[in-house]
Amino acid sequence: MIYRNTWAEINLAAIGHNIRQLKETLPEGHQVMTVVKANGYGHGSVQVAKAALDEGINFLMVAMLEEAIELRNAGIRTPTLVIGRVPPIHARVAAKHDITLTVFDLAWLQEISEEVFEYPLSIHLEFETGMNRTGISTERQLREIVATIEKLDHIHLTGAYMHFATADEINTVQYEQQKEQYEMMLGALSKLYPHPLITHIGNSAAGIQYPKEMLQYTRFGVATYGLYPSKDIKELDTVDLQQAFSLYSELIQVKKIAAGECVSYGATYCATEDEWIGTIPIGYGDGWSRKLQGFHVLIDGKKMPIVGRICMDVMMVKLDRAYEVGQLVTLIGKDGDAMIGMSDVANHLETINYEIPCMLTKRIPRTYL
Ligand code: PMH
Repeated sequence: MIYRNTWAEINLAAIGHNIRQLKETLPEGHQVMTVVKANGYGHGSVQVAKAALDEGINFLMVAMLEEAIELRNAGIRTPTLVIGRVPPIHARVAAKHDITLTVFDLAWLQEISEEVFEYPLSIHLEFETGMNRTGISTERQLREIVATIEKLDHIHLTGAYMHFATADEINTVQYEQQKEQYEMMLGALSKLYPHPLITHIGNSAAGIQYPKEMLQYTRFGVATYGLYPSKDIKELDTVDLQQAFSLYSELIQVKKIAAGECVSYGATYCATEDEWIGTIPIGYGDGWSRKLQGFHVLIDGKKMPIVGRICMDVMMVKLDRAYEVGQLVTLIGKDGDAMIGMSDVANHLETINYEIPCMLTKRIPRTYL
């Protein structure tokens, strides 16, 4: 049951549209892996995964075993890759749920060898090519890892991948260097282990910028949600993405304050003339950062500034006139011809659009169109 009058609305048709747009740029036969980690970038992983499956995607990616199990518990049996390092003692849980794990160190495999598995475990190797986050760095490490895998009957090597650090910029030398390093490592792997493997290198930025260079799968995250990975990628103008996430609330009180009266904690905003103030039930306890003081919302298609400190549960805006209690407020999304994009909020907070839907807590109910 939803009792509060602040809610996010996720447009699943937009998710479908975005996946179709992305697929169109990829060459025939190339596949989409939909990234639904961090609760589908705050949109709801199960709902997004189902919408993506309706578009014919056939691989899902998450960061943690918990996130993959959540998909399985919702009845989603699609191959699912976990990119994070799952502690070896829990690998058998992944095997039981037919969840693919990432391996990038020998020690992990050595620990696994002590474990008893009821079901085989599928793994993808991650190559370190320049991100310097996780991955196998050298051919020597790769040789040891493959030799160990071959001794473990219950471990099936099914894929190899890497992650770009700079694909959201135009013409980066690093993109080329990382790709070259991956090809070198993949060449070495195919000699050591001459079996078919699922290969994937690209995120949204790489998939949009270099669609012909992606291998079997592209791991599309942010673009699935209708958000561009960067201004540069948006300006390429090759895909038309629709933002799926909107955030709405309603005025819960409207009052007139007199010149000299102040608003909220610290009295940081004081009226210079008589003005209308509206109260909106969202605050930093919902992940709506205090740093959004000075940003705006949309009411009746017009921008209304957020005034005074944002409280834990509510905040105040300056209105251009009196509105009724219950008046719709758009915090993210479209209102008439006006729009607050995820990137507008991100720019105000000096962060990236990715962070905004992730930072809105589960206190804000997600509803689906
Ligand atoms: N593949 C890997 C390994 C990732 O870590 C991510 C996103 C993606 C694909 C999808 O990227 P996209 O959303 O740009 O398409 N990972 C992160 C991250 O760790 N911080 O921001 C995005």
